[in-house]
Amino acid sequence: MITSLPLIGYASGIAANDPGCAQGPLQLQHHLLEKRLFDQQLHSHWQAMLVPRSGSKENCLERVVELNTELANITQDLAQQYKRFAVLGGDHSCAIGTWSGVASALAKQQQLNELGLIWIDAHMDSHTFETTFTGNIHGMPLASLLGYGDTSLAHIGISHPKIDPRRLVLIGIRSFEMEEEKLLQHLGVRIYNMEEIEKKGLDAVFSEALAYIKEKSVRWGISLDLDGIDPFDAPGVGVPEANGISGESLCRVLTQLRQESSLIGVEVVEYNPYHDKQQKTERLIQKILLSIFGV
Ligand SMILES: [Mn+2]
Repeated sequence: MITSLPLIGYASGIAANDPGCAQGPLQLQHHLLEKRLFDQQLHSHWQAMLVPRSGSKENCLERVVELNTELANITQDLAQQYKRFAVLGGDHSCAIGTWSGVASALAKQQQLNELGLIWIDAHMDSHTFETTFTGNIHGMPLASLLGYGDTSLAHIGISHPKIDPRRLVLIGIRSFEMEEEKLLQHLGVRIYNMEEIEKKGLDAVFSEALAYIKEKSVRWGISLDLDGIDPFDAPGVGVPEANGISGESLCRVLTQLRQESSLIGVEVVEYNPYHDKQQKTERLIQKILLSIFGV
C-alpha cells in the first residue's frame, strides 16, 4: 500500500511581527506542492489548512491557543496511528501545537517524556511574556514546550512539559537574547551554534545531534525554522539572519532521516512568500520534504 504524507498548513502569522508568513502554506497549496512532490514520487495530501479566527492584537494569545489546540488534536491523532506528517507554517508558534499533540499521543502510550526534538533555527525561541522584548509569541514556542511561560500555551494537550530538555538539541543558532540562553543553559539543552557548525561542518554536527537524540528518545521529530538556513538560500522568511546553514548541505544531511523509523514528523515554518526571491525558498521547501520523505 502506498502511504500518502499528510500535509498540515498552519496559515497564521498572528504570533509574528510580520504576518506575511500566514500566506506561506496557502501559496504552497496554490502552487500545487502535492503535485510537484508526486512528480518526484512522494505522495502527499493536504490534511488540513488551519486559519486563525480574526481578531485584534488584544486577543492574539487566545487565538494562538485555539489554533494550536486544533493543530495538537491533528498531530495527536496522526502520532497515535504512527502516521508521519509535515506541518507547514506559518509562524513558529505552531511548534506548540505540533509537539503538544505528539507528546499527548506518547503520554497515552506511557511514553511521556520520551519525545526527542531537533530544533533547527537561527533563534532560540525561548522567551516568555516576562522576558520578551517584542511580545511576539513566535519567539516563545520552545519555552512553552519546556513547560515555561504562559500556562494557556504550556498546557495545550496535557499540562505536563512536552519536551524533556535532555532530549532536545538546537542547531544553527546565531541570534538570541541573554534571558533565552540562560534558560536553555540552566536546563542543560545541547546547543550547536553557527560557530560550532562552521568549525566541525554540518555533517558532523548533524550526525552527532541525531545520535544524541536517538540514544535518548523512543520517537522524535524535527522543527525546522527556515531562518536557520542562510538568507541567500532561503530569503522568504520574516526574520532573516546572515551566515546561516547552507540549503544544499541541509538537504544533504536530511536524507539521513529516510531510514529512520522513529521519526514522527517534521515541521517547516516561517515561509514568507512576500520576501521570497525567484521562488527560491518555495523550491527549497519542496527539496527539504523530498530529502526527508522521498524515495
Ligand atoms: Mn523559530
